[in-house]
Amino acid sequence: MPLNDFSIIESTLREGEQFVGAEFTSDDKVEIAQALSNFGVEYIELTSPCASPNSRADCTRVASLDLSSKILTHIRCHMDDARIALDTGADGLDVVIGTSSYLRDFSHGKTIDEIIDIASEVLTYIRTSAPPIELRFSTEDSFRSTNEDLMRVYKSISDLNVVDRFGLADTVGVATPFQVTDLVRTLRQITDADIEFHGHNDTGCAIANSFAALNAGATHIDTTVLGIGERNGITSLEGLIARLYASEPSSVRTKYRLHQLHELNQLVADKVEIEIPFNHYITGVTAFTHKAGIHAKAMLNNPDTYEILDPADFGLTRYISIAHKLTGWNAVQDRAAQLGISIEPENLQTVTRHIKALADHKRLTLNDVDELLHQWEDVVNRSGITAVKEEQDKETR
Ligand code: HCA
Ligand code: CU
Repeated sequence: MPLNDFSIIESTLREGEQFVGAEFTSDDKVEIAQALSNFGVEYIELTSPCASPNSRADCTRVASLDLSSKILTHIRCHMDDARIALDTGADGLDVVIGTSSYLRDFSHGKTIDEIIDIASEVLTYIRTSAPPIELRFSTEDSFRSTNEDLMRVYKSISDLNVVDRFGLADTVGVATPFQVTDLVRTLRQITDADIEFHGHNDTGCAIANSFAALNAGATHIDTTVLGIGERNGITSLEGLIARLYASEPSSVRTKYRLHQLHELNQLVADKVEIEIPFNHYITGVTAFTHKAGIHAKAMLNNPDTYEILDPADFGLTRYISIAHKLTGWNAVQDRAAQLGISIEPENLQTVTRHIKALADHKRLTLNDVDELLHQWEDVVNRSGITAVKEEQDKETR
């Protein structure tokens, strides 16, 4: 897969605004858009200008900012929406209409033929009114639409030659990577246009589905910071970056300012009043924390043994946890060295056994271990190994 050819459509300011905790002010949107642009995402997608008066004003404001990222706005497939969106000055319009029987029967009530008619009218109007605009057409709930319906819609629109990009949306997070691969390949057979994938994460497949889409020929992936969106959200920016970095680190390092990722996460987490989840990709607090003694020993010899992502590339540091019963003497030795304490390996093994025995009885902190190391250093310096052993016997008794 030529990784340089893909683009991120960052939708924190559109899909992310559909997260229940998101209430971005106009200034928030400017701050987030600037941070996303500085990070290096190729596109920033904003809520429809038809959603509310402020949404419209904010869309125009962000579009006028002169950011490096292109600004897109997202609209329903309606002539009125198209007219308003064209006035915002956005670089591109993302047009969407539902094609599954759920959305046809319970949302907009249109048949496939009516969908083709209205989409043809709206997309042709946009292209004629704004020849240079980047125009995308997508089907909502693509993965619960029939292949026949979908391809009939895409083929009709493709024949108009007015669209730059087609989107596939896993609106309810039902798709598997195999289904995504199949559908992207099928769409690729009827169009040379770019292909975008938008995947919800209800069943935990959003990142894998996005990666499968790219491998099958998609060119654009939708993300949000921390994955925020409707329900439990979509492909997170961090998860996609981690996945792509694991395959092709040099491209990802070149395309994005990875050192800014943590700060960007914190900015959005603060705005929507959540914590960064402890196990989040790259920026979660335990993402680079190692615990078991066996892991710690190998990590100290060569971090690649248990890390496919280098925390230094993200301006982060790894942490080896030693205050527990699974600890090992190599990690304890490393901690002693950090504290400037020199203890012979044989004595360190004794100290380590001591830590394990204590941890069997109570939860230890790093401070506890540090104190022990200081105490043992004193004891060793005073009277050698015999005193150390006596000391250990006393403490674990
Ligand atoms: C939504 C719509 C959407 C649109 C995706 C797209 C989806 O739920 O509001 O335009 O590609 O998930 O289908 O976000
Ligand atoms: Cu969505």
